[in-house]
Amino acid sequence: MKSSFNDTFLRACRKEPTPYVPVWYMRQAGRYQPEYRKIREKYSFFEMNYIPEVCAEVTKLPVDQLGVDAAILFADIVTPLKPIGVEVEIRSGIGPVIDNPIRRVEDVRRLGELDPVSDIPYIMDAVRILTEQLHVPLIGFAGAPFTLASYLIEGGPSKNYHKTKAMMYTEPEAWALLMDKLGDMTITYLRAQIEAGAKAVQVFDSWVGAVSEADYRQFIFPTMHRIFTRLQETGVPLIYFGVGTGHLLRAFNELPVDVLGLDWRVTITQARTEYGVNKALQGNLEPALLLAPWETLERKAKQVLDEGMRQPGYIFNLGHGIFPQCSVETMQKLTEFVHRYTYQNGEMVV
Ligand code: 1CP
Repeated sequence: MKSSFNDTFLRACRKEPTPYVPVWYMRQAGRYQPEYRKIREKYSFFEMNYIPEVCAEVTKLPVDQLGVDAAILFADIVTPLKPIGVEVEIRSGIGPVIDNPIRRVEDVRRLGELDPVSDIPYIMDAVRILTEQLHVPLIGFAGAPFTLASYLIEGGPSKNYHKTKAMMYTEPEAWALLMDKLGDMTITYLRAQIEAGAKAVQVFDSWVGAVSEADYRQFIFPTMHRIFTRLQETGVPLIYFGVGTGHLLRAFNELPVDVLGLDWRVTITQARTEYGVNKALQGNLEPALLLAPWETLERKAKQVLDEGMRQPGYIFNLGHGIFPQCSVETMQKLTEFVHRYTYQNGEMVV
């Protein structure tokens, strides 16, 4: 590891004291960056994935440009679905689209098993290149089974997840098999990223907030418990994130993870007190504030930081991803502010 390696983010994940609050952003590489848009003109999304040097370059863009304390691998949650037999495309301005969605148990049976070494060697190469070159930790990631299932079953982005829930309620055999298979894939994929050098992993369950706590516990929790139990063996910090998941935080807190990512609907204090979360926390500035006047953004960021810093184990982030209308300048200013506001003469503030 490089002598100047910045491990602040990893220390915060483990609830160790840090000299300042570490920060990174979900979707920190993307269309809001002119450099990204330029590279994207030349390649389709998956082509960017397939060429390890391009994937590494895009992953490093926000690290160099914003000064964040962690990098996140440039890929997508649907990246490992292609090799297991899903015809998925990423359409500009829409997201993942699947023309032959999964509807019955036979469709689920047809899904293959992921072999990272032979199926996605380019991702493993990108992780290795990045591990070699970065002076901050690389976060590996995967989509969680429910969120992946929502794309597989709906055929694309959805508002209400009715088809996904319908399978959950009416085809218990298909649902259980799908959760098992996607659970296995997630374990295999993340273990491979960790072996190649990822220093932490985040599991994105972006859309799981759509289910009730009872349904989460019955249909989803056992798979998530199995995934995190297996990943714990690797010793790297495990992060779990979903949008609109206040009502699920009690259940999340029972999972063997190190860090929970919060969106903006629940405050950090509420998560710790009302919902009894005792994990490290990551979040949770409302992303729409990135379009507000700087004074408003700074005031709200301060509030989030003041709450977060009350206990060790806090990582600043947005409540969800950066979006294309955001500006690089604002992201730079925000990052600089988080570091300056929380750094106090080199003393451990959290
Ligand atoms: O810096 C980074 O974070 C880039 C790596 C990254 C990650 C972690 C991308 C690149 N996607 C993701 C995760 C991801 N993909 C999630 C979980 C995080 C979240 O909730 O935002 C989800 C739900 C997806 C699915 C997806 N892929 C969407 C959302 C669609 C919907 O349902 O609303 C979209 C728009 C994509 C495409 C995509 N993925 C990543 C980028 C940069 C893009 C845009 C591609 C382009 O240039 O057209």
